Amino acid sequence: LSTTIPQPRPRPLLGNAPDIGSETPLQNMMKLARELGPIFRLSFPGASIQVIGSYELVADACDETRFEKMVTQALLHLRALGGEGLFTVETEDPKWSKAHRLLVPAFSPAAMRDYHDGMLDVADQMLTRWARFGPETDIHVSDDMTRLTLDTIALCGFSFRFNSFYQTQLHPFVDSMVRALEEAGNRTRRLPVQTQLMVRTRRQFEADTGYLRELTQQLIEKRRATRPGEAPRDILSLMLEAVDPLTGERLDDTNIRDQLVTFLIAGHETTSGLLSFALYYLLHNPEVLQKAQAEVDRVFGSEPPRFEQVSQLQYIDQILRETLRLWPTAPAFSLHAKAHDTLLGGRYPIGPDDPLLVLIPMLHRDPAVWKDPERFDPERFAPEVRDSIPPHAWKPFGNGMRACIGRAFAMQEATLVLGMMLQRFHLSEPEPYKLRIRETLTLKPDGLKLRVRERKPASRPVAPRPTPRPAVPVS
Ligand code: FDE
Repeated sequence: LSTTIPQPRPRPLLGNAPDIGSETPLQNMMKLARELGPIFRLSFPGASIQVIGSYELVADACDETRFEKMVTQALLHLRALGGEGLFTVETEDPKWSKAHRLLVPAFSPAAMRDYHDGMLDVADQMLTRWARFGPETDIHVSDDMTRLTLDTIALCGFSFRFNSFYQTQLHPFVDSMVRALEEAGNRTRRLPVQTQLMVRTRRQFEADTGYLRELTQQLIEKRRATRPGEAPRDILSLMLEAVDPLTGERLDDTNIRDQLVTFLIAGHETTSGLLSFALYYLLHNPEVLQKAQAEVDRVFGSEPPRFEQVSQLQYIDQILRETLRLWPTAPAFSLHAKAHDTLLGGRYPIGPDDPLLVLIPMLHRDPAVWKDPERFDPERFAPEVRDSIPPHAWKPFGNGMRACIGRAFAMQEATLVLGMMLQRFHLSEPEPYKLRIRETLTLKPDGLKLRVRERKPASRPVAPRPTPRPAVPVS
């Protein structure tokens, strides 16, 4: 017996566009889910989606034998930047499977060892700058986290330095990328004819996407000209050299370019938002902060962290997982049925062309799974209890084979950076801050500021010193 899916009353011509708005569409959808329940329909000029946000519904839709990632209009607009990179290409396209096979090793947990020095290098630039600022300067959290994550993926991925901590103006590549991302997002909310009429905006978009292609193309050409043996061991080298075991083919230059832009886009805002929200929760939960700092002192001591130590920051890992539960920074993903299907055993009929939007923050607040869901509590992810979380209840990295390839990279980077911050500084807020979430493609805590005071070396554990030898009288 099928049930009708609720929908807010659509307006003539605009459908439900006014219900979603353009500033905070995600938060508006969360509000609608609270009013209408865990499944509802929204219609827009030329498209209609079903939004799902409960454990029961999402777990059903995450069955990969029946449902798969859908490349929606929004992702098609992103192709102007990411081309046919991993994120924006169809699963059926051989370009996806080939690049996936080639790139999985570069993002495996074991490969993280190769990126440790790069991650450390960029984190140290940021923290050294903070130390020079001293305890009376406000640090704009999201800005610095974005500099950090962008520089890190570029340095570890293709040995390119944006040097964002050395300039007040961000690199022109960043300007172009941010502007183009914003316009790609806006296009999903406009009718194509509207965009056609916006000549200036369209020219700017073409100039921006052209510049992204040009700069990445130059990076590839420069690397090709490097003498063998002198090329750094990074993801770019891997993409240029590796041969797909299945087809015996390599990636062509156009595809490598698309992947480079894709990693920059996917790798920086999401991880930056994760670090920013984690800082917000640390600042607002003093006992968590204290426990985290104690762990860092125990594991890192006062030395620069070594690769093997990062995975020992178990409690920091719990903090990051709990942060991603409340605010998954990539807050939604789209699925569709492979054939005519239903959700919940016949209750909701779903056609193959009906996009399903998984509203991750609501999934992560389903009281059927999470007790007191609004409360920030890293103990939910303690090793002893973690296994009792049902599969598909926590999906900040998406689902199945199209899940995030950068997961280990993002977690490694975020754990290391938080660890290094706590090792070096006392953290505080310049003024009371109430969480306000800014939405672009991703989420971030808007206007969060931080102050840091260097910890006295004495408050850090110091390696035991050798007992001084008794002075031997010089005869
Ligand atoms: C992906 C991803 C996803 C899925 C989407 C869909 O489904 O559509 C998600 C949800 C995510 N991702 C999330 C995230 C979060 C964070 C923090 C991150 N992420 C990070 C990162 C970093 C990097 C480098 C990345 N990331 C990347 C990526 C890629 C490439 C992708 C696509 C994959 C495939 O194959 O499809 C993703 N990512 Fe992420």
